[in-house]
Formats: sequence, structure tokens, C-alpha cells
Amino acid sequence: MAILPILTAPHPRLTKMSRPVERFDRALAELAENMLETMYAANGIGLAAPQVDVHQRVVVMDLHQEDEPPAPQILVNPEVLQAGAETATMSEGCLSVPEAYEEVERPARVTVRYQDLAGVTHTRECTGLEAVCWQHEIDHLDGVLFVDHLNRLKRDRIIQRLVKEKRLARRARDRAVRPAA
Ligand code: GNR
Ligand code: NI
Repeated sequence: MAILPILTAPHPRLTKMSRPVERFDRALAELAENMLETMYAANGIGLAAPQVDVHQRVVVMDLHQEDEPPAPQILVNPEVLQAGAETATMSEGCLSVPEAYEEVERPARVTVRYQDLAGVTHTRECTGLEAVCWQHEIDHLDGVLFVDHLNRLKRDRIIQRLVKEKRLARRARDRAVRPAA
């Protein structure tokens, strides 16, 4: 088991399209375990493989309430089969967009399909936070972040802040490895 580094925006590989999983092997199970460990360590409720720089259609999720036991879910090749006409707005955050929370409007009810680690297909209907999380995670597999659903002003403000933070972090690192050059 391992905690993997999470890519943060703006990063070109977060915009890549992920490939469907074809081999349901030990390596897939290990990836899912590492993603769950990484998600829990980061206090997230979901994590998509491209966030840890693996461009395959794998998602992990745990939507249990605080007073309930953990309920890890592993979703391979997840997809939205059908979206209802009604929409709902929820405040979203993302481990790849640190410290940004904005309202996003999405279909309130979705029918979803996925495979488990054994390759068995499941179909389900989701509402509420579960519907939001599925759509947020499947977006990642298609190279889309929740900020891509915001207007340009809000998106640019968030991305510019992250660019500045990366620049500051890089400067601090450079000073640390090359003291008083
Ligand atoms: O931890 C997360 N919380 C969250 C809250 C509202 C809507 C979506 C999410 S998913 C996010 C973890 C994450 O970045 N998954 O890709
Ligand atoms: Ni996310």
C-alpha cells in the first residue's frame, strides 16, 4: 500500500482522456488499494486515477456518514447511461484544485454503470451527493475539472491563484537546495 502524489491544476496531464481498463488483474487491484489509501489520507470522498497520474478509467469513492463505518467503493470503467432532466446545484471541491469551493449545476439523477474488480458489470441509480460525485469523477476520466463548469471569470481567478502558489513553492524549493548561490 502506498499514498500517491496528487496532481494539482493547472497540470497538462489532468486534461488527458483516460483509457478503458481491459485487464482485471492484480495490478488493477493494487492501483485501487493505493487510490483508496491516498483518498483517505487526503480526506476526500472520491478520487479518479488521472489525479494520481494513472490515465485509466478507475475511480474510488467513500460516501459514508461520519457515524457510519467506512464504505469503500471501487468503480472500473464507470459511465453515466442516462441523466434526468432535473438539475441540482451543489458546492464542489476537488483534491486537484486545492482550497476552491464553488457551486456547480448538474443533472440531479443519473443512471450509472461500472465494473467491479472481477469485471462484473453493475447498474444503479444515483441521486444527491452520490450523483454529484459520480459525475465529478467521470469528468476527471475525460480530462474535465469542476472549474471547467464555472464561468471564465471564476475559473481564471482560481487557476491564477494556483499558478501563483506553484511559482512560490518552486522558488522556496530552489532556495532550499541552492543556498546562498
Ligand atoms: O473530496 C471531494 N469532495 C467533493 C465535494 C463535493 C463534490 C465533489 C467532491 S469530490 C472531492 C474529491 C475529488 O477531488 N475527487 O475527484
Ligand atoms: Ni476531483
